[in-house]
Amino acid sequence: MTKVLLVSGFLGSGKTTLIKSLAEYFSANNVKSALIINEIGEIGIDNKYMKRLGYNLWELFGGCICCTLASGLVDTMEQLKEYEPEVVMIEPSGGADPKTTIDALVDMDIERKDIVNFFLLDTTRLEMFMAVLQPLLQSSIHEADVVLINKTELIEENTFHEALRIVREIKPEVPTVKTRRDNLIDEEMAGLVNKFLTKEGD
Ligand SMILES: Nc1nc2c(ncn2[C@@H]2O[C@H](COP(=O)(O)OP(=O)(O)OP(=O)(O)O)[C@@H](O)[C@H]2O)c(=O)[nH]1
Ligand SMILES: [Mg+2]
Repeated sequence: MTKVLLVSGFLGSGKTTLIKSLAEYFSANNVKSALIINEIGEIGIDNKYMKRLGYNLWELFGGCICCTLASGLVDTMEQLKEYEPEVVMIEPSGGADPKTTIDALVDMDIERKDIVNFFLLDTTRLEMFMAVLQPLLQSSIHEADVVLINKTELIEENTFHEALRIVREIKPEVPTVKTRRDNLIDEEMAGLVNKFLTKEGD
């Protein structure tokens, strides 16, 4: 059964950066992965050029297959079936509520236990999130299976604790990981990812 790893988070919170690291990690560990992304420009690939060549899917990051959401989530998941990935990573748009994507996946008969939602919280913008994005922050954290408290090399310890407090207030039981871009897939993250990939059905 294919697992789906959703990487959610507001605009610029580090989703593509994490996905790149995960793709490299999967490739190094012989896990067949695929990636569905909204905007291909940001990962340094000229989508128009690929389209001109007639590709709907293409390989990047050492074997990770990639496609865009241009044709819709259902069609895109369908296209990927042929490739039989162990894990499909999805980066929804930073402005979207991850619940919309999760609901769409569940409608495709993917069980919720086969979906994991990593929510990236950009700690450099906590004040702004609290001031103008409270509802989206609330629902995003509610839907998260893991919250990554990110960009932590840029902040003071008290801001990190403030981030933790915000997360705990919304979803006390959600696992959290302290992350920064230069060390994303450390032992703790690798453990979380592997636990999800090897999780059996009930
Ligand atoms: N300092 C620092 N910068 C980071 C970290 N993670 C990501 N960034 C930077 O933040 C910027 C946005 O990162 P992306 O990975 O493109 O974020 P995104 O969530 O995919 O952005 P959108 O797709 O535009 O919503 C880039 O310049 C990254 O290098 C981090 O842990 N620390
Ligand atoms: Mg991105």
